Amino acid sequence: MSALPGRTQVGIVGGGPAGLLLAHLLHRRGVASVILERRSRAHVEGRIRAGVLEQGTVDLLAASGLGARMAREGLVHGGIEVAIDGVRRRLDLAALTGRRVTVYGQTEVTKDLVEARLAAGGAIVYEAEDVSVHGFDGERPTVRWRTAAGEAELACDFIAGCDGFHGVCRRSVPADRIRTYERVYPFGWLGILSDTPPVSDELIYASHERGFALASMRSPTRSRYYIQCDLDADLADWPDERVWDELKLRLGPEAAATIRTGPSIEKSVAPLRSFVAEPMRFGRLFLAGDAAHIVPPTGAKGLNLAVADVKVLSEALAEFFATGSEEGIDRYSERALRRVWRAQRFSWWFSAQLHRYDGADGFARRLQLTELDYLTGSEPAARAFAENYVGLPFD
Ligand code: RFL
Ligand code: PHB
Repeated sequence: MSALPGRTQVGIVGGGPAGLLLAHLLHRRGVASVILERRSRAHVEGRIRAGVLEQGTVDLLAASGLGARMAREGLVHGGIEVAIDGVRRRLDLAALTGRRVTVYGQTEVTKDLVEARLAAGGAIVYEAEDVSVHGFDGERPTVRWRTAAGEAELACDFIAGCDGFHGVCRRSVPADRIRTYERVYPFGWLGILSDTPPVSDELIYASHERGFALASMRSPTRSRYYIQCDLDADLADWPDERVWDELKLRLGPEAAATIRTGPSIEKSVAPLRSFVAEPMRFGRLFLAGDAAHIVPPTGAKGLNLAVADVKVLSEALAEFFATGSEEGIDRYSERALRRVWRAQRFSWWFSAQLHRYDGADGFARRLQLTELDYLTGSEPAARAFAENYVGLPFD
């Protein structure tokens, strides 16, 4: 703590993927930053979340020196499967778009980023309590926090709010300057991680009358599965046996015959939400990643959007410090939001087709089945889907 400067160019609130990558990209352009993170390093590195990286995300990480372990351990996928009432059909992403996705867990991306940050001598303050942001309408904003060592304050040129959906930065903006858009979904995802080989080489997204299911993975020996569940689902009601039985039903007979079951090593329920806060800049405070927007995980877009935000933001800030030009920072919000809304549209659409909505009638289910049949049977429909799934190009 004693080595911490009293001022820096960019004060970054939140040490998740958005904050860590922003610090890394800024460092590579000679811009100094300090990261304030509420939780411990072990907690941040242990959170099981995203699994799928768009090709643009992979390329960006590799181009900024973060690609070595990802190239060795990441699983490159050229397609996904969609199981419609148990019948599996493949979407050939590579043939449709020339692009692929990579399965490499958010935990691994986070560990690589923390390692790079520490190797570069960069500051991360973990367990920073009661972080608050001040004066972002003026030229000299400050971040304050508390640690076991006492109160601390950091003077900054800019503040980046990378503190996730429940963070403090978005909540610090006066209500009359921010507009939010939101959909909450009447169900959640129950996820399990298990040290069993994945049921298939590629991900399987399943639409079934009992509800959605997803077969994903982290490595050739570690599987990640999700099933749609009630929002108030109690994990005590979901012993592993019940989760596996439900997965077998929803993924269909072919997967049920080959799926390898075993004890779960993590089990949790996550709610689904679509959320956007506009704009993403307030004077000298910028929001990035989940602090500004949330997508339901169906489209695998959340982490990728966070990466896209900080790419644009790091370029804009570096340009400002190098030349004094405010053009990039002035355009940040508009550029980021354009991509955000495209990902919102895609994630909402895919979620709407795959989940079971209580109270939906036969007509609604027929429409879902027809959408999925069209998606997997028409090349133009599949191509439009695939270009979104692998990630639209950065503009
Ligand atoms: P994070 O990861 O939430 O990090 C924010 C950090 O800020 C800290 N923080 C604070 N620090 C200081 N002061 C405060 N007051 C603070 N308040 C919070 C937090 O401790 C945390 O460390 O946001 P970030 O960096 O924007 O990254 C976003 C991603 O984490 C998120 O979008 C993805 O995990 C979403 N997501 C997926 N995204 C994908 O791209 N592909 C996927 O396959 C995918 N699958 C998923 C997902 C999210 C899921 N859950 C659990 C919501 C699957 C699931 C189940
Ligand atoms: C995951 O592996 O955690 C995962 C994969 C694809 C998704 C969501 C989550 O759409």
